[in-house]
Amino acid sequence: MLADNLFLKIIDKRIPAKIAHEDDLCLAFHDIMPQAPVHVLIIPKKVIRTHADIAPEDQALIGHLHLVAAKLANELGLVQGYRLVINCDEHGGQTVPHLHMHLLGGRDMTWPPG
Ligand code: DGP
Repeated sequence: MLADNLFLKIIDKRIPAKIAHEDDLCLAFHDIMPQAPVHVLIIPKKVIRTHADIAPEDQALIGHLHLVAAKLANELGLVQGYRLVINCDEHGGQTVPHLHMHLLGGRDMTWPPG
């Protein structure tokens, strides 16, 4: 079993968060340090440390996270588009060791990312 992590505490409601969506497979909540007018994190309830740890049996779960992202983008009014980001490990800039997808929107995004 993987160690406890910050996002497990949010899943368990031991740490409060502004929740945007919850179902049996995932939780989505607003980022505490938003980098855009809309910045939501979508996380699996299953502990997957990072993107590189996704296993073949997680295929439907990962697809589900994308469907939830698209649903939330619509609900949050991101009609002009949005960006999905998954930071993986040290070079990817991942700070919380629990797989999470950033949904960012409400402004023009720049490229390349920093
Ligand atoms: P990353 O750098 O990709 O690992 O993104 C982690 C994100 O998690 C970062 O954008 C800030 C956010 N975050 C960190 N701690 C908390 C918290 O306690 N609550 C919420 N809502 N977000 C947090």
